[in-house]
Amino acid sequence: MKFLLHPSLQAIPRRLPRSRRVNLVFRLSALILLLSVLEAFYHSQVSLSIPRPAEHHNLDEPFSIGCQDVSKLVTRPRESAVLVMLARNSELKEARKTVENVEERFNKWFNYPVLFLNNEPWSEEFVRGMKEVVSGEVRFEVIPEGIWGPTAGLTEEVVGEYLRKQKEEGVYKGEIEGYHHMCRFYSGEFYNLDALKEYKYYWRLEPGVSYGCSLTYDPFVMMADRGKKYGYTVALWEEPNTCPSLFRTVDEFRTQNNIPMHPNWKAMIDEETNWLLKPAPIRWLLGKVLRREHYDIKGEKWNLCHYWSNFEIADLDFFRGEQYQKLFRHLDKTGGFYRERWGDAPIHSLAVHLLLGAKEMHHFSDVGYYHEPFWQCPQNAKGKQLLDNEMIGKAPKGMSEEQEGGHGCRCECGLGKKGDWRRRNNRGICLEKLQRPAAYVRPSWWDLRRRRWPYSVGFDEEGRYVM
Ligand SMILES: Nc1nc2c(ncn2[C@@H]2O[C@H](COP(=O)(O)OP(=O)(O)OP(=O)(O)O)[C@@H](O)[C@H]2O)c(=O)[nH]1
Ligand SMILES: [Mg+2]
Repeated sequence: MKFLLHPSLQAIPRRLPRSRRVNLVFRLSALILLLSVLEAFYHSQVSLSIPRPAEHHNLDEPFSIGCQDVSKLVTRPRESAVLVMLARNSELKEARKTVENVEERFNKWFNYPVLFLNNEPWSEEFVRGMKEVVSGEVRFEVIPEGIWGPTAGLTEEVVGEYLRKQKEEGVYKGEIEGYHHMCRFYSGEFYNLDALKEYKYYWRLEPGVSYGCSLTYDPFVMMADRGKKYGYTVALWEEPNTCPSLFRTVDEFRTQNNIPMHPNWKAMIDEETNWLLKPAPIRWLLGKVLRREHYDIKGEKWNLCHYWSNFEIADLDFFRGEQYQKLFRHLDKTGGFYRERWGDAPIHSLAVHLLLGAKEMHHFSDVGYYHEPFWQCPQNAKGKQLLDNEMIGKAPKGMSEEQEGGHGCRCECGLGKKGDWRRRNNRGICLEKLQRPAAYVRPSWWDLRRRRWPYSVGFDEEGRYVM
C-alpha cells in the first residue's frame, strides 16, 4: 500500500498527531454516513415516489355502483368477448359449479359464449354436463400439440431435475410438471390460440370458484368504453420461492427495451422496507454483486404484489400484441418456467404494470369473487339493489347488508356474523400499493402506519392477520 501512494501524500497523515488523525477519520466516516442516509432517503422518497394523478381524480372508478336495470342494457350490442375455462375432465363437478354460478349472476342476461380448453380430448360426460348449463354458445377445444409443454430446448432429464429440486425446497406445486405447463401456457401461448382469434376480450373462469354478487351490466362493453385493458379483483403476495429471478428477468427486458421507470412500474417496487439501509453502494451490492432474490440488477426489490389471475377480464389484443409476446419469449428462453415455478399471475401483473398505463387497468371492486382461500366481497350499495326488478329476480336470502360507500349488487358472501368484516370492498395491502399510480384519493399516512386498510382481505379491523 505504501508504494501505491505518492511520497508527498504518504507524509501528510504521519505529520498529524494521532488524535487529529482519529478525529479526521471519524469526521470523514460521519460525512460518508450522512451522505449515504441522504442519498437513501432521496432515492426511496423522491426517485421511487409515485405522484398523484395529474388529473386530480382517481384514474379508475367502479363501472357500476349497485344493481342496474338489465332489461335496458341487454338490448345494446355485445362486445366480441368470450368466457374461457381451462379444465380437466375430472373437474366436471367444480367446473359446473362455476359456470352455473356465472350464468345465474351474469350470463343468463348477456349470453356470451363459453370456451373450454383442455390439453386432452374432452370426455362425453364433460361436454354433456356443460352443455346443460351454458345459456349461449358453448365450445370445447383441445390445445394443439407443441403448445402445452416445456420450453423448447429443455430435455425431460433437465425438467425432472428441476422438479425434484423444487420438491426438496418445498416450492408450492413445484414438483407437478402439469402445473408448470399450465403456468407457461397461461403466460403466453394461450393468447395465440386459433380458438381465441375472433375475440377481443376474455373473462377467465376456473373450476370451483364462486361469484357472490350479480353483475348487471356488460363488463366487456365498459372495458371498451373506458379504454381498459386489464381487469382484476384480488391482489396479494406471491410465494417468494416460486420466482427468485423473475423480477430481475422482467427488469432486464425493461432496460433492454429502454422502458423508463414510470409510475406504474414503480408501484411494483418495494419502496418502504429498510430504505435507511439501502444507499447506492448497498443497492449495487445486493443487485449486481450478490444478485439477491427478487432484486433487479440496480438493487430495487419487487414487493411481490400481483393480481390473482384466476379471475381476469382483459383485452386479448394487448396480450397477443408484439410487446407482450416479446416479453413472454424473453422470459421463456431463460427456462424460468421450469427452473423455477413462475406463475402466470405475477407475469401478467408485472407485464401490465410495465407495458400499460394506470388508466388502462381496472379494479372490479363490485365483483364478489372467491377462490380458496381468499376473496373479495363488496358491501351492497345502499338503496341501489333494485329489489323489485323482475329481470334480476328475487333478492338472495343471505344478502349482505346495504351500506353507504358499498359497490355491490345483491352480494351474498356466505359468512356468518363473525366474518362480517370480510364483506367489504377489497382494498388490502397489495391493492393499495398497486393502485397508487391511479389513486388521487389515498389512505392517510397514519392509516398506513397503523397498518389499517379499511377494506382489507386477510386482515381484520385491528390490523391482525386472519386467514
Ligand atoms: N387441462 C388441464 N388443466 C389444468 C391442468 N393443470 C391445471 N389446470 C387448470 O388450470 C387452472 C389453474 O389450476 P389450479 O390447480 O386451480 O391452480 P391454482 O389456482 O394456481 O392453484 P390452487 O390455489 O391450488 O387452486 C384450473 O383451471 C385448472 O383446471 C392440467 O394439467 N390440464
Ligand atoms: Mg385455482
